[in-house]
Amino acid sequence: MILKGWIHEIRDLGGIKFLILRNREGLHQIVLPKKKVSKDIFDMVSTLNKEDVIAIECEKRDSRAKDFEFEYLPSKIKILNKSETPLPLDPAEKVSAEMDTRLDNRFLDLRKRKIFNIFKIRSELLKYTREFLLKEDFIEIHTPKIISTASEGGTELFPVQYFEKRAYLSQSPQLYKEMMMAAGFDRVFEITWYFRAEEHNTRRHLNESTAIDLEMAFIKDEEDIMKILENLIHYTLKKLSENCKNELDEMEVKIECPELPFKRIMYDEAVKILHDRGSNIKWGDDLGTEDEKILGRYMKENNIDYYFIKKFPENKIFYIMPDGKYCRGFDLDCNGVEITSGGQRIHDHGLLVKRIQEFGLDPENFKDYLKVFRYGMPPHGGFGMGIERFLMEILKIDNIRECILFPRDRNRIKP
Ligand code: AMO
Repeated sequence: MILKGWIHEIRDLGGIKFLILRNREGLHQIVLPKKKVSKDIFDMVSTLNKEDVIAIECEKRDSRAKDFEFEYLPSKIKILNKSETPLPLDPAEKVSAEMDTRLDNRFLDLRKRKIFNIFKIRSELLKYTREFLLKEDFIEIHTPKIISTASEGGTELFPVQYFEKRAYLSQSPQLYKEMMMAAGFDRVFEITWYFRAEEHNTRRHLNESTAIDLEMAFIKDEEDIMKILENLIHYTLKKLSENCKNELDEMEVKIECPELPFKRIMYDEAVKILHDRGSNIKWGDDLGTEDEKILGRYMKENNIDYYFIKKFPENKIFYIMPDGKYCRGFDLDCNGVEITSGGQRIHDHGLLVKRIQEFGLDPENFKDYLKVFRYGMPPHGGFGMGIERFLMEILKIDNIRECILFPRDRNRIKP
C-alpha cells in the first residue's frame, strides 16, 4: 500500500527509527528497524525534515504501541516536496503559539488535528442544515453582496468603488430575502456572508462572518419561525453527535442535544433577572454583552443552554412588527452569547414607511425595498444565525477567530 502525507515527527533510537506521518485521516506510525529495512531507506530517513511531503510504499501490520492500532514497514520512501526549516509554527504542537503567530501562519495552524476538526465539523453542520431545510421545503438562494444602500440601517458598512458609483458590501441579505417573499418563493434560506465595519475587537465579533439566513411567508407570528429554528438546531446537533464522534472525541467535546421546545423568556422577565443580579439596564435598552453573560449564568444554574428572549421593546429595529409597546422580534442565546436574531416583519407598506421615519432613516434610501411592499407582500418573518457563533458554542471555543478559516477583524486583512 502507499501512504502519503507530511512528516509529523522523526524519532531515532539507534537500532530503530520511527516516522510519524500525518494526513487527513490522522497520524500513522512508520517503523524502521535497522535489520528489517534496506540501508538506503534507513539512512535517508535521517535526511528528512519535519513537514516534508512524502509517499511511502509500505506493508501494514498490527501495532503494540499504545497510541496506534497499526504500524507500517516501508519498502520505498519518495520525497514529493521538501519543507524549509525552521518552521514558523509547529503543527506537532510541541511548542504552543500565540493567536497572531497562528493566524499569520494559518496554513500550518490548520494542519493541527484539533483545528482541522473544527472545519470538518463546520462542513458537516452546513450539510445537516441544508438537509433539514430542504426537507422542510425551503429553497436555497444567493442574493447580491454588492449593494447600493444599507440593509440594517445606516451604519457599519464597508464602501466599495463600483465603477463611477459608491456601493457597499452587504451587512445581511435581510431586504433581499424579504423580496423573495413578495416574489412568491414562500420559504428561502441562504448560507451567506455578513460584512460589518464594526469597530469591536472582541472574542465574539468578526468583520466578515457567515450566517444561515432564512425567511418564510404566511406565518401566524414569530413563534412559527422560532419552531423552525429550534428544530433546525436540534436536528443538526443530533446529527453531529451521531456522525462526528471521532472529531468530537479528539476535541474532548461532548454535544448535549437540548430538549424541545427551548425555553422562552420575555424581555421584561430578563430585565428583572438582570436587575436582581446588579445590572443597571433600563427598559428599552438592548441587552449588552455583560447582560447577556449574566443571563447566561442564570440559565446555566437552571441547566439551560439554549433559550429564546422574546417580546422585546418596539424600538429593536425598523422592519420588525411592532406589537403595542413590544415587538415580534426574538433572539436565541446560548450560554450567554447571542447566536441568532429574528422575528416577524412588517408587511404593510404604510406602516413600514412610518417606522423607517421613526427610526430616523430616509424612506428615499429604501425606495427599491419599499416598492416590493406595494404589490402584494404576504405576512412573513425569518432569522439570521451566525455560523461562527454557533460553532463556538457547540465546540466550547473561546475565540470566534478559531471558527473561520481566515478571520477578518479590526487589525487583520491577511492572509
Ligand atoms: P443580527 O445583526 O443580530 O441580525 O445578526 C444575526 C446573527 O449573526 C451573527 N453576527 C455576527 N457574528 C460575528 N461577528 C459579527 N460582527 C456579527 N454580527 C452578527 C450573530 C447574530 O445573532 N437581519 C437580521 C436577522 C434577521 O432578522 O433575519 C440580522 O442581521 O450570531
